[in-house]
Amino acid sequence: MYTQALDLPDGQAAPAARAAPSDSALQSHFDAKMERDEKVEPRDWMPDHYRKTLVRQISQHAHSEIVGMLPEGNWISRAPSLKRKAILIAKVQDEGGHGLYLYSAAETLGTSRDQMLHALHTGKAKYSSIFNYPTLTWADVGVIGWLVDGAAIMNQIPLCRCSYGPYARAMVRICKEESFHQRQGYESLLVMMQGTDAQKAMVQDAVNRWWWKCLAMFGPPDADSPNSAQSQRWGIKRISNDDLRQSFIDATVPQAQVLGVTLPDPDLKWNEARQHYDHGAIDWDEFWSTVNGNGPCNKERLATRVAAWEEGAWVREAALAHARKQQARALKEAA
Ligand code: BYC
Repeated sequence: MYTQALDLPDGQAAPAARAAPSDSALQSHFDAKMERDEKVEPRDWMPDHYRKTLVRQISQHAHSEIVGMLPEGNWISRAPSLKRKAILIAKVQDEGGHGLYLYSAAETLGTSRDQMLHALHTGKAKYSSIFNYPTLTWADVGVIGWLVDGAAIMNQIPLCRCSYGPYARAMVRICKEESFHQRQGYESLLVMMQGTDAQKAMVQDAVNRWWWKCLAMFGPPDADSPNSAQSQRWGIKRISNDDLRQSFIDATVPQAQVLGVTLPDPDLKWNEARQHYDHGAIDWDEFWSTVNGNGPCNKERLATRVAAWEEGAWVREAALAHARKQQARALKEAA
């Protein structure tokens, strides 16, 4: 059900894709561009597999942004102050904007937004595992900012150098906003950690529940990552899943110390020889079970997105009717 099969339907490939992939001149031109580390733009010829890989990754990324609005959106009406509510509304709205930039970037590859959303709504498309866990307390909102957005930035900064131009450019703006998201989360936790014992315990509990899920967010270990090698050869992924995960751990441990929380891993230790933190084993069975639709909130998340799509039908119809009216008026005036 959750296989990511976003094949371009027959006959609907973008003009640039019509050249036969077997055309060695086009392929050589593309390979030379990769060699020079130049950007590929929408109208450039590209191999089908490169196009499909990008549609897969960018659409999953877009879905993650809009599904990612849900766990935090859940707390907008219960934020503890007007200031926190305003920040949270702005953050959730940013995530919606990120989804729009990313759907637009994917559309330049010849796949429509309707096709991508259909894949999401029918359970064919993946989105980040992390959003299938519940936000039980207000501290979860801070921890999502600190750890989930922190992991996202670590993964997304290298994507600003992705070989596909529209994706790379979208990521520049997204990363700037993610940086604000991460800081607001950390700041809200710093405030809570200066509060009562109950508040401190709430933060620690949220950290305990999110830490391992955030490490899994980077994707399977390199040895079990079927897409990594080719994506790295194409300059889509610049840094491997394991290396990003390690950088995230190394950056986060000192932040946890400043905050005064414990990361729930007894094996987390500085390794002088490696100049990195060693860490305990990630539960990959739990990760795959969640990716395959069986996490605690998968069904709820999907049902919420489908309901939003259905309840928004009248808005799409009204916008189309308005556009048709405008067009008819313009034609009449031009006649
Ligand atoms: N969850 O070969 P691999 C955000 C899948 S949103 C689910 O390593 P790849 C935010 C993977 O798709 C952050 N599935 O794949 C928003 C593949 O399956 P398919 C989202 C996962 O593509 C709101 C299979 O496992 N970020 O920051 O080379 C509020 C094998 O993996 C996951 C992005 O989307 C996962 N965690 O590498 C707050 C970043 N991990 O497709 C924050 C863009 C792996 O073959 N994406 N899978 O069926 C990427 O960088 C890469 O696609 C990944 C995976 C590193 C995620």
